[in-house]
Amino acid sequence: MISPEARAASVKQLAAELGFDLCGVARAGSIDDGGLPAWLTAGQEAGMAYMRRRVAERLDPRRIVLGARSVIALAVSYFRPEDEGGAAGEGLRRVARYARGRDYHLFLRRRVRKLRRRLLDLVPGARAHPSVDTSPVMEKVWAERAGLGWIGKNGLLIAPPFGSWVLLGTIITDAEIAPDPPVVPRCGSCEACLPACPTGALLGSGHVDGRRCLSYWTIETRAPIPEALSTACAEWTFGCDLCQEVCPWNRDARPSRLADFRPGPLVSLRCSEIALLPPGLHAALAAGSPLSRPGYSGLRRNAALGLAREGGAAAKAAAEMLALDPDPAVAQAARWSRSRLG
Ligand code: B12
Ligand code: SF4
Ligand code: SF4
Repeated sequence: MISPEARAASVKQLAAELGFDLCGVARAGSIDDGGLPAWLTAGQEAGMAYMRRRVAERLDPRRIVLGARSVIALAVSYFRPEDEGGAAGEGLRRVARYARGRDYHLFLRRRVRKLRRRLLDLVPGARAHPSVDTSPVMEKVWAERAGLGWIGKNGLLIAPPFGSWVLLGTIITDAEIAPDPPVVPRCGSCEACLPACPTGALLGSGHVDGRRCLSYWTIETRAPIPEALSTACAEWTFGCDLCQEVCPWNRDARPSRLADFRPGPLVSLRCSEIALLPPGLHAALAAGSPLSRPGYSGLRRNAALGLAREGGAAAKAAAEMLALDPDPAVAQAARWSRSRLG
């Protein structure tokens, strides 16, 4: 029988071998800071109905794994300095960095599941639940408690030396694994991210108002984009990185080791090209990419808004054509762009 400390050391070594940049352990327990209920009461989950479901499990991992004692928190960097600056094409710059390559849900989940199997070899008979993003698990909170970093005023886990350019996963287990101490939050008096958000979605407390976040509008919903957010949304074809780009902890962040984040074919297209993609070609290009999430109509809606910014004859022609699109969200976005293209 190995000690909880020896288990912790083995788990961290296995995690590093599987390509995780950071691995820490927190003691499983309830999340009773009132943050999630307050966020839901204020309606800040917008149309993300799934955030209202399984709230009791989100607030206590022991409801997911009966008798859970430990939460293993994992992070990988997706930052690619080689794609920054002048070398980045116009299209690339308008897609959130995490989403430029392969869909992390697919390849991170595989790695987290592998780590779970190795954990079960170490602790036979243990129960363990792996998750990446979609389970009712508050991943940032567990990463913070496991000492990977702290939740910044931009609402994201900042994990030096990788900054906030990390994606998270967890394993909830009834195995006893020695926990790590949390790190002291280091935003200090900095507030650079708050005015950097073009829509006022950051409330200063670390909470994000989904109703105002471009990431929500460009990824999570296929509804028409409200007029008041259209100018800001037109700057992003998918997601938004503005509140991370200004964060001092992201300057000189240590790069990703994973080739999976290498930009795919769809992200370097211009809005006028994306907006007019036939369904078959869209399906082929979006396969395995996070850009498939808003679907054919959601991505074309985003691209139709971006036409106003792109400008030129191709953008004008696309706006003209899509103004008559049967999808009302696409048609509305195209009409908005057309009115600005003159
Ligand atoms: C819902 C969701 C969103 C929503 C809401 C964003 C949000 N911050 O909650 C939307 C669609 C807007 C979104 C956007 C993005 N997301 Co998102 N999202 C999630 C998801 C699925 C759930 C997060 C959640 O539970 N939110 C509910 C709020 C209430 O919880 P919370 O922010 O963690 O707050 C807790 C504590 O921080 C605390 N707290 C914070 N402040 C305060 C203040 C007080 C007073 C109190 C009492 C408590 C408190 O209260 C809460 C409960 O304890 C997670 C995956 C997961 N399962 O965790 C990914 C996740 C957070 N997203 C991720 C990413 C990458 C993004 C984007 C960067 C994508 C992009 N580039 O476009 C943006 C960033 C927007 C931003 N600034 O946060 C990553 C973040 C990685 C990281 N470094 O932190 C995650 C972890 C996915 C993953 N597996 O890696 N996302
Ligand atoms: S992702 Fe963009 S819109 Fe959302 S909070 Fe950050 S800066 Fe604001
Ligand atoms: S920009 Fe400043 S306040 Fe915002 S998350 Fe980064 S360090 Fe914290």
